[in-house]
Amino acid sequence: MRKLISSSVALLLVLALSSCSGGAQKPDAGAVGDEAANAGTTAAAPADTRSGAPDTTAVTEELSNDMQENNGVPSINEDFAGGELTAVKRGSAILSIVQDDAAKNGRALFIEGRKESWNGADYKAELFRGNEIEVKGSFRSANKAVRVSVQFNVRGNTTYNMVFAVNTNDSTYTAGSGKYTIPASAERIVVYIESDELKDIYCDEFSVNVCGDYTYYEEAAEALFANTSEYPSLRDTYADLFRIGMAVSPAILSKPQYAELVKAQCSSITAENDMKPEAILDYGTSISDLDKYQEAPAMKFDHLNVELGFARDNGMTVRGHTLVWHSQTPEWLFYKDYDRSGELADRELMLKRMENYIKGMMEWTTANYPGLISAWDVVNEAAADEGGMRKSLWYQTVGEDYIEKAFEYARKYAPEDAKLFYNDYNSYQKKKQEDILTFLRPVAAAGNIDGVGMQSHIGTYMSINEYMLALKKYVEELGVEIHITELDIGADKSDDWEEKQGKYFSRFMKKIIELKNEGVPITSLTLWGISDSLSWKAGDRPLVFRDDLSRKPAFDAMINARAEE
Ligand code: 9MR
Repeated sequence: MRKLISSSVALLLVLALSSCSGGAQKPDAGAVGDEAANAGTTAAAPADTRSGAPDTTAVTEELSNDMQENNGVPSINEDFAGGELTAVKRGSAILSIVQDDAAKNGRALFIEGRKESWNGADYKAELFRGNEIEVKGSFRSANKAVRVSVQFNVRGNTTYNMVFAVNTNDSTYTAGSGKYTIPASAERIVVYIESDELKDIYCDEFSVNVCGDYTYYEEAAEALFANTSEYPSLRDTYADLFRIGMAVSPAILSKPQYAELVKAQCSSITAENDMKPEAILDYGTSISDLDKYQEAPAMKFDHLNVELGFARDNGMTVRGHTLVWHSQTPEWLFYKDYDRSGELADRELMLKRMENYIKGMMEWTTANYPGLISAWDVVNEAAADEGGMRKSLWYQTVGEDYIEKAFEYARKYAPEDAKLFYNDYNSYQKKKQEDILTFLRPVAAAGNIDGVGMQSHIGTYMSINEYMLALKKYVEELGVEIHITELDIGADKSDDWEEKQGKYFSRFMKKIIELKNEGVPITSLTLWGISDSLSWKAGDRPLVFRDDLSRKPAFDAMINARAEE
């Protein structure tokens, strides 16, 4: 039965078809067995008389490209006998149909010129969206194996999934097959042929057919999300210990599934990018009137209303991230007249700009969202990876005391209820910690710092003991509180990576809880994002929710760590 799914309306359309059938036009149903018996059996379907119903034939034709039509059910059935090339080259591969005595019909698809393992042949497969497909292929190659996979995008992320692989030899053809269900939310769907090795590949027969009833999805369905409403809440679980936060963006908050999860799980948020200088500073206005803006660069704030409004309306606080940083700060800020072809601004001018920038941020947020920003990352990542202070443009223009100055200004303009933080990554590492302590001691002596943010972009390789010792050392040496500001824990590549990562989260959280219960002032813990593929380190799958917001063992570990205190 063919069904049409369009804007969540399903219409019955054309015909009944049995499992993974090759369809009426298939010249040789051959290996399909039982399926061949029903192929081509048609049943009249009611005409679609609904006004506004899409012209499915047109859509089907437009998308089908190389697909044959089987009374509206797409299918790819290649024996290459006709000599017509319908596959599309993948990467640098070169495709042609060649004479090949070893092939059943004396012709084969020849894939040569492969420079990388993913180079090969693509078959566009958009029309198979939401259906289970069976893919069959027969290959010969001097490569040890040939693989057939499906590629598609869901929520903007590309996924690659193997359907089957065959061990190949160069003289005779080896057949293989596999089934795969393509999500209804998939877009840009391609079935492709590749191999780890770079030698040529011959393909004799190749087919993609629908298993069971065919459903036509005119467009990718809204990606399905897990129901998160019954999840235990991190925010509640940790309410008596510290705030729980997540890094968010306006795009995330505009999707109800994410927004609901953040509301349920968090008592704090951090704008992942929107409060950074590059998002705030306004170049056009700054250069439009240098008399006015030379010492006080123009700033724009309207975009902050999404994230700050969300936090306010949902009883959360915000970590203000970040004021003085070498990165995501436009270079023009450091030049006289904001002209990058001219000279760097001098210390005096840069101190004025720094003071005015900090003042501007504090004044706007206090006036519009009083009491909302609980903490400011006043200076971010000032320690160099190679040791000492990072030789950033702040360092070059102002000099070594730029950190002290930043905290001095922040203290001057921050409301009483906002705490001032220094924030850095790898800050648990011994040498880096020494450097950080060296430049923060004078800030602490001046009474201008309240906390150290340990970003904590870590992996399951990190020594939790070393981390905890470093954490305590900041407290002891500087008399500050601690925020874990950007937690994500990269997983390894093993088969049971989720479980291992969960166990690591468990050990990490239990130690944090233990320290807190000993009186170490850990007052906030923020996860740097929500679900794995939205993370800046997506490849390491470092967060506590999967893509569909189902909970990973890491999430349960965070919840359960409290029960096991
Ligand atoms: O997660 C942020 C990512 O979206 C940005 O592209 C990136 C640009 O530098 O910044 C990421 O956030 C960083 C944070 O602001 C400071 N610590 C390191 C974070 C990860 O790079």
